[in-house]
Amino acid sequence: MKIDIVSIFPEYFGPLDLSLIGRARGAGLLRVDVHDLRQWTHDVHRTVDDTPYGGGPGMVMRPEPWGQALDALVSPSSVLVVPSPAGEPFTQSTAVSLAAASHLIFACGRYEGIDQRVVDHFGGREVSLGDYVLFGGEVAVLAMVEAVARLLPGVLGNAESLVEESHTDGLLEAPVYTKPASWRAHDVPEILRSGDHGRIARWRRDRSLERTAARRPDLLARAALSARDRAALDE
Ligand code: 6GU
Repeated sequence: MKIDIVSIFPEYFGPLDLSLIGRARGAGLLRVDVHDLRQWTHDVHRTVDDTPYGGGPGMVMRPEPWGQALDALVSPSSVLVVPSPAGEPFTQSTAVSLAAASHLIFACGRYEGIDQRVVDHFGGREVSLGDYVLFGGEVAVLAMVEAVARLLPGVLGNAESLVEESHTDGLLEAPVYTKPASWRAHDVPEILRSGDHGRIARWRRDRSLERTAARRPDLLARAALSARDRAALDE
């Protein structure tokens, strides 16, 4: 997969050199190029913003630099992603659908956002990380790139770690423990040390259901539940 990121703060993307993403790039599984939007400005101040039509606070990103940037980067296979608190929610299924593309372009807006005609002209997909406001799209793009990259073949060592994780089955994951068995008078649940894999699987399923009911009842309402799941929830 090829990823192009356009931003007025390319330094935000230093972390993509690290850890598993850095390793995936080194292994040639992923190519990421970060571009400074200001290279597509032509005035002495390299201006990227202007006042909003219709009035109101803040500034809006001018369409011309974005048009030139995207003319240079768009390809027949590219999918354009525009982070915005006004976008559709970015979920695990969004990550799965983006991971199927061979070329992603992320256009990071700042200020009040990018002139809407840019998004309309290039057919951008506006996505939001959640119901809160960031200064700009950069931090959101770091999160989205990580969510997508770990789904690419070869990026995660252990294929199983993709299967039993939060959100793949629509439920939150059960709590996890490691050694020592007792720590500051808190003991690891006995069942996890029993070696009985059937009981362990049922215990984990029950903790997933319990957590999801308590923290994310919206997810529980949409999850595929068995008769046994429903009985466990009624207890
Ligand atoms: Cl994707 N962008 C910005 N600027 N703020 C956000 C967001 C995105 N998601 C949540 N808040």
